[in-house]
Amino acid sequence: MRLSLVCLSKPILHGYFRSSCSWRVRIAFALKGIEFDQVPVNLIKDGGQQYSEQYKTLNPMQQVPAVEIDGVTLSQSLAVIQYIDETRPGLRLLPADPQKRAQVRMISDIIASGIQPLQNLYVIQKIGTEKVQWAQHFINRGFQALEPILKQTAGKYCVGDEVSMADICLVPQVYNAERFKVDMDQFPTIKRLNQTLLEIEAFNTTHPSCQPDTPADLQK
Ligand SMILES: N[C@@H](CCC(=O)N[C@@H](CS)C(=O)NCC(=O)O)C(=O)O
Repeated sequence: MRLSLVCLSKPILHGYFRSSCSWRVRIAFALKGIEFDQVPVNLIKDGGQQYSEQYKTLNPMQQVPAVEIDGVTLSQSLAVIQYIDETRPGLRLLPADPQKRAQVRMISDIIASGIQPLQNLYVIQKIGTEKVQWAQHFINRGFQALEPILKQTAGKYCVGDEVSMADICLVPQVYNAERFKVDMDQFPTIKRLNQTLLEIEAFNTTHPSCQPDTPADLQK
């Protein structure tokens, strides 16, 4: 009885409109057609609500996202995305073919381990006045690796012609790159994929500009 009630309740995403990792999870839910509730965690207000004792019980890493789903609380966006993929029907977020699946994980890891953590808010705040140059440097470095890889793996999307977790990671990272004024003309494949993906409903309806916690001046 308890299990069925738990499974019937909507997942709750604790996130922030502008967080690229929260956006990854929003896209995954949208691609699978899963309704979810959002609880905003403002990363700036009150010195950062992610540092509150209450939030720390949800995610001891004091980062968003944290997701309450099926009676468990999960953090780490890629773990959440893979859990959703493994437990929900619909479009596959990781391909069945082992080589393609490895390529999807490779691209996702380059972004989730090799780029985003180096330009994360916590890191940037430690850098001080050089923060924009720092973020640009690490996004450029990661994109310089990603561009030739994507040239090999991409069809319409990052890996072949099926949308996958790699695309879910790419679009929010390009959003961050644009915020830090990285020159995207250096990366024609990334730019082309980003433009194509943003036309998909699951990507554009979950965009940071139209979330429940998006401030009025940033809404589109
Ligand atoms: N590997 C984690 C990274 C989570 C993360 O870095 N979240 C950022 C927002 S995208 C955050 O909460 N930053 C808050 C801070 O740096 O204090 C994931 O994929 O979920």
